[in-house]
Amino acid sequence: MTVEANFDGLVGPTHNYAGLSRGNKASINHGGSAANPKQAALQGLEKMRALSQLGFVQGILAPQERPDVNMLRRLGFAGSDARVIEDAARQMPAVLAACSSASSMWTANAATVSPSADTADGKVHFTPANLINKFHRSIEHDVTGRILQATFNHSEHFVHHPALPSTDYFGDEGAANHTRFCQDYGDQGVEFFVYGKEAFNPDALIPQKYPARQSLEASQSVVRLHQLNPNKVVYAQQNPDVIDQGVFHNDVIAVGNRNLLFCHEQAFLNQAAVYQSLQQAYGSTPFHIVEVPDGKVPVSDAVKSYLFNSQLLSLEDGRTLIVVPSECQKTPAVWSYLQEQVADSTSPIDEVRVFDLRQSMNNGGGPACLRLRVVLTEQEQLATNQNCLINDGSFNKLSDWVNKHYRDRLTEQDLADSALVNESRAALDELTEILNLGSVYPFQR
Ligand code: SUG
Repeated sequence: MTVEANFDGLVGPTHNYAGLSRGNKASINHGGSAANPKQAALQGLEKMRALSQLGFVQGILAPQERPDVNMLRRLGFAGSDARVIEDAARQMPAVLAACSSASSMWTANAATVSPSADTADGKVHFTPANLINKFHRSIEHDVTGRILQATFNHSEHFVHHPALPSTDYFGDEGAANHTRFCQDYGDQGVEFFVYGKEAFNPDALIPQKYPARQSLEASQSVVRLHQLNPNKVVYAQQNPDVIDQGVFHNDVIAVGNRNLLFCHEQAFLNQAAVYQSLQQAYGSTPFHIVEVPDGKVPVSDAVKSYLFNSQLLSLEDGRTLIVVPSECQKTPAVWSYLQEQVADSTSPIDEVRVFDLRQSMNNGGGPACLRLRVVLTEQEQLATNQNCLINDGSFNKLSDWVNKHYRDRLTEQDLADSALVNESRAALDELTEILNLGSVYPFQR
């Protein structure tokens, strides 16, 4: 049995709101407010536990070492770690905040993953995303690559590529702009890459207000690296107008699972042609598109509620479950739309489950941002680091670990507290044992 496993990011001990992501409205609106790292991590774990209890294979990806003292040293801060942090707090508080972000929790941006059924060499391919558009995220990919290697550590089954060149021309945001369609997970699928700009085409349309983070050229490079069949790949440009309304990743306006694409009617440029290409690449078996009209759910409501940043999951009986954040329940147009879908027996969405992910949502990270999908055959599942798979036992262990190490309040001012780096390292040292990761962090080398 080949399954689609979800590997969620464990929220790190320095989770905070620093307003770092221009173009991401939640991040900007919550900049400067106090965060609760403990609650953030527990909310994430609760979603993992619930999905594992429903029978889904649920994995976990470790957080990063933050603050990133090595990066601060590269920027000229020197002396003891405490000195580096104190000086950075005084001279460049915004840079210290960037180097302290727990943003690796959004593992939809960790990498692009292609299952073995799609690749010419029959292995699972991983390319960590360079996340070059935001400084605080551009410092993730090296350790992300190490964590992925420690989690999928078997060269017979898994291929790990380095991130694409660190330049905006090859801006890559990983699985947040990548969707795979298939009949059964083990079948060859259609890989759908959504980009925001053509970096080498000066005449192409781009958003006017906010940055387009993903380039077409980055997506094309991933397709080559992953040895995908070009007939089974579809590219689409994200509608630049919706990027300007706060849709900074495709997974804020569209989500797919198996033979279903669920998206807003304004998600893509030339949307009808995109649908046609998908249908054609998919083949003759039925492919479903649930397109939400702006009249029912305006883009602003989609951005506020994160309706499309949901997880579409195939239940054992064949029905489809949609996992949404509680903000959907609080947005009347969205909630009534979801109720309609569930009541309508012809709709491919059958059941809704709501999760409180407020801590992550306040930074623009919903259920889909928190997970990296990895399709695994039975053998590949066995070759995966078993300590990184969630069951009730590991859930309890990880909750205890969070309760032991995490603070329940963190403000931007607290980032100047040099005790945080030691707290964080002590926590990660213990976590590497729990998850059997070896030495993935700079402080362990
Ligand atoms: O890259 N927010 C993240 C949210 C990522 C959401 N991921 C997906 N849509 N897949 C980002 O904008 C905010 C951090 C801060 O402001 O403190 C942040 O990085």
